[in-house]
Amino acid sequence: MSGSTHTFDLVVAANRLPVDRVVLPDGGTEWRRSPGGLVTAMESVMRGREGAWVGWAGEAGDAPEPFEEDGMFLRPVPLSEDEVAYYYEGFANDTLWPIYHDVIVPATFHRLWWTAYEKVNRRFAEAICDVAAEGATVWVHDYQLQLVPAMVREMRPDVRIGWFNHIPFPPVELFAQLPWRRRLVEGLLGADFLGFQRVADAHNFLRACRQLLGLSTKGETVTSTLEDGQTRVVRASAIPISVDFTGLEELSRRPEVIQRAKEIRESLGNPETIFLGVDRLDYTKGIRHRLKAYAELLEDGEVSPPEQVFMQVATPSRERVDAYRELREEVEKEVGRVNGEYGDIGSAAVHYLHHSYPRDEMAAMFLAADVLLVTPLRDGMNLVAKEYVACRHDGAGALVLSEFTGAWHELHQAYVCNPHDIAGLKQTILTAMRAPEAERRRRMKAMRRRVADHDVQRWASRFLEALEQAPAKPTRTPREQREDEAQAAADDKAEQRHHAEHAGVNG
Ligand code: GDG
Repeated sequence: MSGSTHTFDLVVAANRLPVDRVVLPDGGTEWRRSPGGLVTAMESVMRGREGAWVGWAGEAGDAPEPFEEDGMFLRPVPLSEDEVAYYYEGFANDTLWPIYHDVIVPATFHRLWWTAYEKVNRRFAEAICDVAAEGATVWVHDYQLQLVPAMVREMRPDVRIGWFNHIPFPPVELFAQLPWRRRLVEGLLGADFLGFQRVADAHNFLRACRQLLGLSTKGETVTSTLEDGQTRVVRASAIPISVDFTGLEELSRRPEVIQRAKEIRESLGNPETIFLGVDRLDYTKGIRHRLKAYAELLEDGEVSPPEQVFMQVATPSRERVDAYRELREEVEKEVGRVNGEYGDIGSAAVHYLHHSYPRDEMAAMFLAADVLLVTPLRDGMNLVAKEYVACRHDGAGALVLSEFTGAWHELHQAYVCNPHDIAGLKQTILTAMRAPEAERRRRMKAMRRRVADHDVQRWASRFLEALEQAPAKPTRTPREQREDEAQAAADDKAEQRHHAEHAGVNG
């Protein structure tokens, strides 16, 4: 059944392995753990278990031999140059990504890309089967690998398969545009349990099953009939991802990080207010809307350097995809215009940083920032918002948060905004900036409690428990069901309040 001598009880599969190859000064190379939240989360799950991770090592061509790193067995999957272009940059990031993010930019459809997607998904499935022990738990991640569950199921009916979607699942009206929509749903239905960021994402998936495949759904479950006449029940629920609250709080309490936050403030001229944005340079993140609102506030004279400064970290991302190249050009042009108009010698209005920073530097930036601006047009969760909250051990700081993020469904005490409504966004930015200290602290305290209680370790264990119980038993304890219902009611109330508050601005 297995070609590998090493097999494991837990197999995680994601597009990327949790390590990057780094070139050392002497020309040698070594593997370093990548900084992402997913790696941290999975580390806690894999610790003490026999775990393997299947993924691409990040360079086109032959894959390195499997190796061990930090107690994890890593099984690289090779991708050729063409596969990187067709499967990853093409189908995953230029077809699926736009469709799953409300078609903010138009999606591109190429049959050649689909063929590569299928082929690469099969290679991942084979690699998983190769390292999975009899009866293993297989946890597949994200939109790049939606065909993998059914492919693994076909080869290895003995294993238990879960899939988690880090990005939104689109409304059926948008999903239906995909020429391969049926194949994608069938691919996912190979899993026992499907996890989503928001309840709405799970509902969108269930609706796609009903409307596009004519399957019957009941509550959180969908039933499909297999070729041999047997039925399979698959559960789809919301299990929102989170951050390593304790780790981030610990990091941001370190004296050198606190000192660095002070230095950042000083080097910006000790402004009254530092606004901060931290995003991958992606059109879903609403960076252009944020800049437009900020530029208008400068024009209105509501903010001005050096009293107020805006620092935007835009981490380089997907630079070979056209829409990302265009976004970068537009953002950089606008930053140049704004600084030309409103900046002065030694006093920029917007500090734009197109780099990636180490974790401790990010924590220092979070500590230095008075207001974090998180304004995506659509975002599965947005970990940056939760990381900011986790780092504010001093109880200060304010969060402006788009209602189109998954995070908004948990962080109702943020200053909520609709980034499409520029007038409303400007008002929200000013409200956050001018709010009395006591109000900001009260809001931050409530958000910190939420993130501390629902951290990434809890997310991972909730997912694995749900997978363990699927499909026979309910995924929620009665207490969790009550919590979910209360959460849904609070969501509705907060949303109603938000709409009522903003009715005066633009209806
Ligand atoms: C996808 C979904 C969902 C960014 N710049 C640097 C850096 N980062 C880190 C952040 C954060 C992560 O990258 C970005 O996570 P986000 O959640 O904000 O956004 P996506 O990359 O789009 O992630 C998203 C997420 O998956 C998880 O499910 O929340 O909705 O789109 O952790 O801090 N980290 C460091 N230097 C940087 O310059 N060290």
